[in-house]
Amino acid sequence: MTDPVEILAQFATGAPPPVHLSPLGAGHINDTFLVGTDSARFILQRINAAIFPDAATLMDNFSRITTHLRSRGATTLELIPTVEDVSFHRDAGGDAWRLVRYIENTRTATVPPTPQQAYCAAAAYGEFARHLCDLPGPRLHEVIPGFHDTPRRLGDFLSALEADPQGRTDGAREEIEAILEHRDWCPVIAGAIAEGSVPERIVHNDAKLDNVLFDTKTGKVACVIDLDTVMPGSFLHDFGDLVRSAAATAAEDETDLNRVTADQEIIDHLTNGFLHGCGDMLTARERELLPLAGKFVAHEQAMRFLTDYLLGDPYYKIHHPGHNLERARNQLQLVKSLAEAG
Ligand code: GN1
Ligand code: MG
Repeated sequence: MTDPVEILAQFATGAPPPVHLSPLGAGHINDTFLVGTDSARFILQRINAAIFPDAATLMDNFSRITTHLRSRGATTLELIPTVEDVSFHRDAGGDAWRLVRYIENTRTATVPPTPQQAYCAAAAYGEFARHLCDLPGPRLHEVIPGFHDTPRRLGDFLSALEADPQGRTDGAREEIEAILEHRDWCPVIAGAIAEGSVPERIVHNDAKLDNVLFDTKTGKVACVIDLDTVMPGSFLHDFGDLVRSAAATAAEDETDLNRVTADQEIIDHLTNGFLHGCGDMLTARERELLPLAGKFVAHEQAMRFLTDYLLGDPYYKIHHPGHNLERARNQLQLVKSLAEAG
């Protein structure tokens, strides 16, 4: 990888070195660094080309989304252009990099969140989609086609199972059975989208709790971040991702499964916050499916982690062998807890 300090010089920061640099965050996809000069701080990211091969279309979405959000009075990420006045820099090795201004005096919610944080995060995602509902055309690029197309995710899982290229299925029998037990959930949201009772909307598509920044002083939401997957999708997937990330009593890769349950009080706050944020946009069918979205999306996520494990971990960054299997187990435990609740 090219030295991130060298990359920083390609951006029109208006701030002179010296530069302090440290890796940041727990993202599964991109490489992220906090870079500070003496006068300003920025977030520098190397975009993972295996997952986002077309950086130009990704950044085109990014620019349109942030420009529109700003025109609506929302705080959003501020892209710093390169010295050549384009939205990203491609290094000699072909990697794409982008720079945004660091939003000072912010932090993510506590884990687990307070009920108030849950309400506010959900309201922020609802409002985010409401702000984007009149984004001027054309349709945003589908940067990862079929991203929340759960039947397609099931197809990928079944193919991985069949091929078993790493000989890992024997060690994951229980998890495989747990996925298959709920395979009839996979077409529910996709079917409602296909028949039109659940409309296509511009949504975040990775609506996890830690993609919301809170103001450290006021405790209010400052900004929704991680805009890579903002594209056409469904409210239900955003709400489901919120439930699986905010209402879980432990982190996504907690291995002590006794600690992993779904907190109903938090789910209630998420629901109220989301309904408030969306205003009157939800259709009757969206409202009907909202209480099921958490378990559907946690199941989809378990399927994605397990598929990656079976294929030899080509997609998600792992920190030790078996990490994706542990993540899948964790999400399946959450599915169980959510299913018991209804
Ligand atoms: C990935 O960017 P990051 O690491 O928050 C993934 C999401 C998954 C998530 C699992 C582009 O998100 O869809 O829900 O990991 N993003 C992509 O926590 O695949
Ligand atoms: Mg993401």
